[in-house]
Amino acid sequence: VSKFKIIESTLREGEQFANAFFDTAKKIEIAKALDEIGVDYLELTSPAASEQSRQDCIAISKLGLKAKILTHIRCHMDDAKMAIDTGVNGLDVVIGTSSFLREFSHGKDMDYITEKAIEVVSYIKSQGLEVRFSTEDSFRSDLVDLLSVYKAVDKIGVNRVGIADTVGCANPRQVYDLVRTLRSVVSCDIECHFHDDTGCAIANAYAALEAGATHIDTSVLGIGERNGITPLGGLLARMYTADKEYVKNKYNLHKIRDVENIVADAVEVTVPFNNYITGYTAFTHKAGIHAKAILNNPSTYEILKPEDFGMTRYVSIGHRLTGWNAVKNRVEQLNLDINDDEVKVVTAKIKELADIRPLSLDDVDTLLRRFHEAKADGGH
Ligand code: HCA
Ligand code: CU
Repeated sequence: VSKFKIIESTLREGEQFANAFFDTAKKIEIAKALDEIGVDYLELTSPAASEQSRQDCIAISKLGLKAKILTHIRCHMDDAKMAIDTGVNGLDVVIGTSSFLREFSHGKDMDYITEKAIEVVSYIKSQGLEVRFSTEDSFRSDLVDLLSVYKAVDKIGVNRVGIADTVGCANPRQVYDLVRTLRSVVSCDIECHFHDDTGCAIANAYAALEAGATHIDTSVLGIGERNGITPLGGLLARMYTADKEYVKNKYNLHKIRDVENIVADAVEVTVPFNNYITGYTAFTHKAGIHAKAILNNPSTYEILKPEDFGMTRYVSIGHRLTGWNAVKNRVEQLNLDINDDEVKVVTAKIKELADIRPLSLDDVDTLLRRFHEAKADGGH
């Protein structure tokens, strides 16, 4: 599971997000920020989409980033030729194989698809580029059809085959089964792409890796068509939990927040409060029982170490669920001279007030300072 690679598709799938419009400068800024994190590949919108998209492939290929640059094309010779001329390192080729796509989109049968796949893949290989062949809507495609086309391209030396849950219908067990089966049929790498319509995109990516997949598609904040795909930060959180040392050494986790802020700003959304790692509440502890344990040993209630991601934890104390250990910790931070019995008295006071309204940290500090002063006065 641990030796996975990330194909970062904010500049392709992410461009399909409702609010996305990236000019060249913004694409370059995002590409550089992703490269600093250390993602293995950047996938760009097809040069066949528009003239500017083509220019942007050229511009980003020239940046000399550590990440390999891919663009994403239909299974057409014209697209392949145009893409190769942009100077990218590799091509991600895709074609629809589900009965829906065959009937309502391109109208081609499996023999045609297999023939085209072989033609396009071998051409790209002959030009010295890396190539992936993927089917769209793989989970609603016929298994025999899928395996036969993957086998055909594996035989001619494709670098990767891809599975895409285009509509977000798959669950982790289905993913595990399909990837496992595919793993026994092809010898090339396996890339997976998961939409998040039913909330499985990260779990599906993990199941795919467990079953032998090698590459996962992500986008920053998960942006993409409809409600998007596996988010980069969420996948890193999951993989960190599976193999902390590998993920910490390979990726610059402190940079996740920067790229999320750049992208959130560019597409005019805010980072969700419950976002993996960077959400406003991701490292906030509240209940007194949690706060006490966190102050003794953060691992009690934290699987991610905030400092590994350049984040800080916060223990919330101005509420009715608070406990005296958390309040005592604040007393120490403020360097006030209040003993344990007194802290318990102030804690009772905080709870009493917090039953009426939530208190800010300022409110709590004021209470603590007043208590401290009253005590000092009393002592004179
Ligand atoms: C789409 C295409 C795609 C392609 C995925 C891939 C999908 O429908 O826009 O090439 O791996 O979800 O099927 O994003
Ligand atoms: Cu997609």
